[in-house]
Amino acid sequence: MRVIPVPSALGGLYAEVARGPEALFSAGFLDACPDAIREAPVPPPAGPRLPALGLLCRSLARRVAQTLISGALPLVVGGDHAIAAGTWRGVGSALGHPPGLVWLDAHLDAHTPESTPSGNPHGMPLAALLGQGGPELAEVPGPALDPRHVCIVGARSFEASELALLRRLGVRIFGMAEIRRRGLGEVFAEALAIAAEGGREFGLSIDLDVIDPAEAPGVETPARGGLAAGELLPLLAGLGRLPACRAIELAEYHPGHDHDGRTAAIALALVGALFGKAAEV
Ligand SMILES: [Mn+2]
Repeated sequence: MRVIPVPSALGGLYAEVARGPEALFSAGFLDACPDAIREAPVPPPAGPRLPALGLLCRSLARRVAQTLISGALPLVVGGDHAIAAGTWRGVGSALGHPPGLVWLDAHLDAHTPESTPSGNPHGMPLAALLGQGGPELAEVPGPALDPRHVCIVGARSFEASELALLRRLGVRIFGMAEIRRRGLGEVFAEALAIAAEGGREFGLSIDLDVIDPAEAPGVETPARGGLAAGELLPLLAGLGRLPACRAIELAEYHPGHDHDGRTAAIALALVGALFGKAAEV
């Protein structure tokens, strides 16, 4: 497994999010995943934000594709979540078709440059991966995702335009209300079945803000009413070792908001669980 650091804050508000990979490494991230090999970072280029982000996503997509073609599993560590617009195009390029994807997030990340109230591109990567939005993010080389095999788990903070777009495309959204009604175990199993239907290769994109901010305050855009780390960890156990799992992404760690390191500890526990180490927080 190859850890690909992407020290980028181009998609969000806080420059400090670019320190996320280094801060996680200092907290012991690489020791949490057995067999991890740390690669050179994919650095964000200078220049106006959206074009720079477009270039970054193209570089990241190439790196991810090369990693998969070499036979290794990419674990992409952000940085803000806008980098997902590169990661999953790269996975699709290497496979020759789009992977299924489970998107764990408090938000829908399905804005376009036309619909966004904040203007921040970290609210756009899922729309871009589905081919929606401007050319910088939505036209990164590689296949667009197939919305029938994409689902979001943990959503609770979003705009109506995002919901309308994803519903029109047919993306399944498992919001917190449904999770509380049915239980995360049942919902997560259904999400995996959608992403991996018929033996399809799949991946996980984990925005740390899916965890409730009482437990994981060290994120860029906290939203109350999220998952407990303790309910998610057992469901991730060993997923990263499944042959059909072709990439994992972890994003939005904000070291400056993580005053006592508790969010980093959860990030380490998440990757530890994914790669088969005992899940503990
Ligand atoms: Mn996100």
